[in-house]
Amino acid sequence: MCPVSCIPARNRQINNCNLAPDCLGLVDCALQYDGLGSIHVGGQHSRFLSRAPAAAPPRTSTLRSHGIPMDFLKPRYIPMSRRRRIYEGKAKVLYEGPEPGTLIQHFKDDATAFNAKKHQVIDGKGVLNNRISEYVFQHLNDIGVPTHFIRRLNMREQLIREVEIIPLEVVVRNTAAGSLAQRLGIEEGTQLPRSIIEFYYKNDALNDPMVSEEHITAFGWATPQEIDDVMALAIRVNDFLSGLFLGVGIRLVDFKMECGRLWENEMMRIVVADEISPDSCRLWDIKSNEKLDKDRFRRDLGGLLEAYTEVAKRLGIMGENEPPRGTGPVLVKG
Ligand code: AIR
Ligand code: ASP
Repeated sequence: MCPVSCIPARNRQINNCNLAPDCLGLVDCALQYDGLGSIHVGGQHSRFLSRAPAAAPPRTSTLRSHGIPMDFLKPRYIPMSRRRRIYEGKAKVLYEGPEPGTLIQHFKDDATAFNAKKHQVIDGKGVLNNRISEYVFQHLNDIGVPTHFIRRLNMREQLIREVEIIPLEVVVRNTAAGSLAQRLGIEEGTQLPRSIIEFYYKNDALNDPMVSEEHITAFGWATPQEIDDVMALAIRVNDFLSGLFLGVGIRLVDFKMECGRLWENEMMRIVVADEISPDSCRLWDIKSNEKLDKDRFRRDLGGLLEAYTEVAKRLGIMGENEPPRGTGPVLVKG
């Protein structure tokens, strides 16, 4: 079966390939299907859900394990070594989830910068990012901003909905810093006249180049309607995050987010995906301008773990004495 048969017909117009007869849509011809239901886009990765899943399996089967009827829909704990790994990125791993349509997002301790030319393992970073990202995504869900997040499972992992990642990094900037400051010769720390949204094509081989809406629609990475949805989400996330951090004495300079298509039967909506953490935001102390984000690693400032811990503490996530280091999977009850 065509691996992209889940894409609705309307998206077909944005591409130019020939399709298998049963295929309702497709993505760029450069896609590679790995036979596991996963599509790799220029080194990146998307998962596709079946458009028309077979009839739901019976809730219980006549099969018995030790005399107990087996309930196939009940989530089970699967040891990490036995989980099917779907995708491994620079800072996270995605595993198959306990139920169809779910994945487990595992936060690693790896820090990378400049397209992974710089790499270091920072013990405990994954634990902090898991907690901070959980906090942000849970609050986004609570205020009605749709995300892929379901719940945190343990120190390093969260249960998420499986989405088809749109191959764009969406950057929102409030203050000039980083590549914008360099590119346009604006002094770092200059307040921008208004928030600016930029798009970068997620492609390591090309170094995530900045792209315009023209490129996005011409090459079929997203439709005009999807771009509108992504921008509306980005503005809401920026408003929420700016207020959240301002409340704890932190300036949100800029951040990067990713979006995915979430399929519910025949319906699709765009949701916030990936992570939002000090790895993907620039966070400066409001008074001292001290950097509390991944620039500590990028710019060899040291003290990354302390900075991330400070963010977590200010948000009230980590207790004063709670160590950031995870000892292994600990299931959260309830
Ligand atoms: N970002 C971009 N690619 C990966 C990440 N994490 C984030 C940075 C920064 C924002 O996007 O962490 O918050 C803008 O980055 P830059 O380098 O374009 O100035
Ligand atoms: N994480 C990306 C990389 O490895 C970009 C960055 O955060 O600087 O290059």
